[in-house]
Amino acid sequence: MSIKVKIEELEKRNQEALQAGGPERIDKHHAAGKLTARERIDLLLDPGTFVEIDRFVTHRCSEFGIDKQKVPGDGVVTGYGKIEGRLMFVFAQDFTVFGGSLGEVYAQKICKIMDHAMKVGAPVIGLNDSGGARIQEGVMSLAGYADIFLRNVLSSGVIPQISGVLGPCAGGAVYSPVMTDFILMVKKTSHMFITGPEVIKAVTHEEVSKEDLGGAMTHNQKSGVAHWVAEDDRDCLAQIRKLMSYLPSNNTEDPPFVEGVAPSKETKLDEWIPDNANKPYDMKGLIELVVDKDSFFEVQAHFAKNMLIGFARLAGKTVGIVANQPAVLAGCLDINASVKGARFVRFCDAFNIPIVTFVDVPGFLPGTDQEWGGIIRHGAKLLYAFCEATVPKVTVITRKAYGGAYDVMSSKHVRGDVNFAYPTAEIAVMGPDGAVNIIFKNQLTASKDAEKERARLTDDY
Ligand code: MCA
Repeated sequence: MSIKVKIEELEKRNQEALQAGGPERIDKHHAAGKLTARERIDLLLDPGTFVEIDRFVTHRCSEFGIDKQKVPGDGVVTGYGKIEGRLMFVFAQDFTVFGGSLGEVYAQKICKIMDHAMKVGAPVIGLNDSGGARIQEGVMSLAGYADIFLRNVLSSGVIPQISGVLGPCAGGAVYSPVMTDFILMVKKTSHMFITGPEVIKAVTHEEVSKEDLGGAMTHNQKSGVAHWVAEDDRDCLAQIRKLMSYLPSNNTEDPPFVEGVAPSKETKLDEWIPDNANKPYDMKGLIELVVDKDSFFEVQAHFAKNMLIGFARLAGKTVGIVANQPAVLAGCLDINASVKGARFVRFCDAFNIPIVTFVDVPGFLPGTDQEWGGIIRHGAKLLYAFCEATVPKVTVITRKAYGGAYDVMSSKHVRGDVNFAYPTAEIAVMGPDGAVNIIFKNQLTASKDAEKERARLTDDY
């Protein structure tokens, strides 16, 4: 057969593959407010840089009549391209083909790009939109998932792994995104749960909508599973592009340098912190006075708000910001804040991102919820992460640094390299009121005017 005929055949197959699940399903997909897998990839990557691989592969299953339904590419688009000129590997699950469900060949396509990414040291970005394991392929689907899970772990800390969830991500499928570094979810159209509302109703008789159970705000606010909320697919993809600008391509490289605008010297830094040590203030505003203009990219803004984390730049260089937020729970550390901070510190440590810690912490949050919820073991995660981190660590105590929380928040004793403190900072084993009640208990009991004596001793402390 002449090469011309072959090329015509190839072109015909290309056109067929680009049809995905067919015009009807694509229309239904668009009507649901979602972009197709290829539309998403085109928005994610620099124009014209996407190189697709395995476009024509089809599944090898013959169960339940599925052998009569062979779609080129088998429901996931995989390949590589560039973001701001840097190589990225990508997969985009295509809900218009078998509901984006994962089968044996589909999983092999994802594993192939994950293996390539590890070989060359480039990030993997996954765009999830799937009904989970392809039921017709049964245990081969489960095997495919596990092959992906293993690679998520082997890649962890070596190359950045980013998950966009732009549709359903149900059942065991959730275990891949959650083992990647960051998850972005789209309002209304994305849902993550192990068991959906129907199963829950059958087992626990609870009635809950998909959105309440596992929607974008649920996982950004309540569960802490997700890191950013997107208004729609475009917003999600734009946020992923922004995130990649802060990250190196792998753990042997430094993050990219991005020319920034230094904050003006005429700042309000001297007035930002109230004279009254118990009055709250917004730490985020203080951070924005210190880092390159508009460079603070907050992570998990809706979860555990008493702890601020996020990327920023100082003189064009990426830093990881970890900060107590005195405007929430007086900046106390609690279970969720500790876990949120710990995972972020460990990510920065893995990817050569220096950590700048702003401290205003009165201690750990008291209460039975915290104690019974395991504040001891969860608080330890933040302490462990700061101790372990070997990237440059700079700490700024803006006001309180009390008790064990002082140690935890990147103090010199856990390898904080440089420790700055405001002239008004208070570094103490505990707050004055608690301390006076304990060490001067007898004196206060014996005093004729305990309140006056207490005030004197507190000021003195
Ligand atoms: C959807 N489809 C599937 C699957 N999900 N095909 C094979 N395997 C699947 N898991 C197909 C449908 O047959 C349909 O095909 C098309 O995708 C669209 O599905 P539809 O239900 O019409 O769409 P929807 O109304 O938008 O609902 C989306 C949905 C629902 C909520 C994801 O499809 C669903 O609940 N799917 C099953 C989710 C699930 O239980 N997953 C766990 C599997 P056509 O277009 O030809 O009509 S077990 C698993 O994943 C792990 C490993 C585990 O252990 O939990």
